[in-house]
Amino acid sequence: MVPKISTLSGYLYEYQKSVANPAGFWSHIAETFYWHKPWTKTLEWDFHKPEVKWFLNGQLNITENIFERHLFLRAKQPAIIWEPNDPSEPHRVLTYEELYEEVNRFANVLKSLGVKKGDRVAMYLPMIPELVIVMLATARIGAIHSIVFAGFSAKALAERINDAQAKILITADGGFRGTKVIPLKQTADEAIRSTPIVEKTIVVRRVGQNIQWNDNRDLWWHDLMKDASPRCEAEIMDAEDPLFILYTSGSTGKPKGVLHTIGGYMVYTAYTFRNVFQYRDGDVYFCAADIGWITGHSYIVYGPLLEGATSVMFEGIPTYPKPDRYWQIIEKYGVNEFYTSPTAIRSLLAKGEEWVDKYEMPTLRVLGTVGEPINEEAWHWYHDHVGKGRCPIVDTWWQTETGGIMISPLAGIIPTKPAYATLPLPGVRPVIVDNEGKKLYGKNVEGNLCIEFPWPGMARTLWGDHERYKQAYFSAFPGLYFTGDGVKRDEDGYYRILGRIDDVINVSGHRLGTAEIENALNEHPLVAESAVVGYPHPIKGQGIYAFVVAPEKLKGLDDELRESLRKGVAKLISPIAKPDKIQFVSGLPKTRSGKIMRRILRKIVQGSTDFGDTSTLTNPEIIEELIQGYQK
Ligand code: 7RM
Repeated sequence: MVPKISTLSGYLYEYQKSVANPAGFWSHIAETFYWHKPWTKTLEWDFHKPEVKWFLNGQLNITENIFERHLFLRAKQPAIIWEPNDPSEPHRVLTYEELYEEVNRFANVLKSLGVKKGDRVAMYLPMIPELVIVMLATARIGAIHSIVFAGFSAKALAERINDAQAKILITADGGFRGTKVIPLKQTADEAIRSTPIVEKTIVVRRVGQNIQWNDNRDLWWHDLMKDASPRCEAEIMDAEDPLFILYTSGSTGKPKGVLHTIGGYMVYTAYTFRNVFQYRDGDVYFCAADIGWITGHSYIVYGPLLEGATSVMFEGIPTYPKPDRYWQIIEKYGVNEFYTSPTAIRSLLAKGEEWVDKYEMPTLRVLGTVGEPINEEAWHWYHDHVGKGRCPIVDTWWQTETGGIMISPLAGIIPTKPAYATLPLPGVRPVIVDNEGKKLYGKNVEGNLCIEFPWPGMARTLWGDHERYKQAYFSAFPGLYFTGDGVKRDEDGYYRILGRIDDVINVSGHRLGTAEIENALNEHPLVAESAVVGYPHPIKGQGIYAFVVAPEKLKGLDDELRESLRKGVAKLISPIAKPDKIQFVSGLPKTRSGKIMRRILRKIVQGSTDFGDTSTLTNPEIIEELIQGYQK
């Protein structure tokens, strides 16, 4: 178990130590894990190259740190409590011992299919325990998992499989989400038509629907698992070997394959989980994210299981069958720590207090949020109605690339303040820089959020494209890791995250690149050009607003074209990327070099007319047209 901070002075002490001697600080934490061979050097780094390595030459397997390390004490303790979409269906509990055996069985299945250390295995699965089993089985044999969120389209799935060159895909016959059945196998089949690399598809039966079957390629999970041995020796890995790839949106159209390595990610997720949530042995912890995103990777699976926790995994949505589903689950299992997104909180707030007020939830001790800035109204509602005024809220700021939580209160230890992520965790050194890269010290400053020193959980590269890694994170401000977020440090030294300052928008806590959505819109034969920006949305945080240049003669067919564009985006990316608003325009504001001046578009959709300097525009007259047509 990692060391746990328990007082404010303890936090200050650990923080100072982590800055004065980072290698000593993280070594001390890493020593609590099980290594086959200790590391010979704790850290090697250069943010200019860029290159970061932690626990060099250390040898381990992350699944031994989940299972072998805990089994003698926790064999019979639930590791995963799985709650189905439909509350009338039975739930499932997997103890550490049971999960261990399932993981080993599937590890043997993967081996029998020829999967070797370093190979990539893709997953397109709903929120079912098999997803955790395949992740850990992949890690057990030293292969690299690449999980694709089950809401993505066939095209998005194919793009990710091809980029990672995954030979095996694990999917399900379908998935349940509220009243919907998601046809995952059908989408996977469509994707596989353009992924020549995929040799085998393993299919978990979840919904029992009829599906197409390819005898040469498709295999049933239950057939393969039937005779598999529940013992599989763990592959001994290097600390810097890859653990997984997770694709995320950036400011260009192509998704980025963020790569995390084993040793640093293990130490970082376990440490941050224990300390931020102040998890106590025997507690029941519930993170309502999807494992298809980083929050699920780090704080449903790795962090909690590395710390021997009981982690609740929920298949469904917060409003099905009724908007009290989360509170029901919290009471059913006696949840102590609960972690969700501001969007989920806002959507439940909008349903009325009566849904939450009838639940006492006496076991709740800590509440967490992640993914987007939380507005004060949502913060207070969460605090008063869910936490009954007695649970601290940890507003956790971090990213796919950071691997784990970076800036956040430690529950009950660091005094909270609505909408503030508060202070950096030990080992995290944020700096605020202005647009010229000058560091802004002291209180009451605002600017670009960078990190000036490596931490173990940070991404090491983008899969197959180290140059893009450098470009995306280390070139805006040389020598610093640039997060893409704006931030303010207030008079208490507390950090408030202001949101993305690049061409990434955050819709319901989902990170989307505006360029990706534009590319999808531009595929339509009637679209000449488009520009997408985020606008303030009461529930989703940001909504998607698309300015679309389409021919004049379409007047009258606007609604039809709008619908077809929205469908097109759902098909090419995902339903979560569908524009909320589409405005047809005759042109976009452009500079002489042909660049769209997005700043103006952002202002328009905020209802502002303060456009700043527009003298470099070739077509300033277009602004009036855009304002006239702007849809509130
Ligand atoms: C964990 C996750 C990362 C982006 C990040 C921010 C935004 C995340 C907060 C937040 C304000 C927070 N990874 N973000 N947490 N903004 N307060 N507590 O979400 O890669 O999908 O997104 O999300 O803009 O850069 S992510």
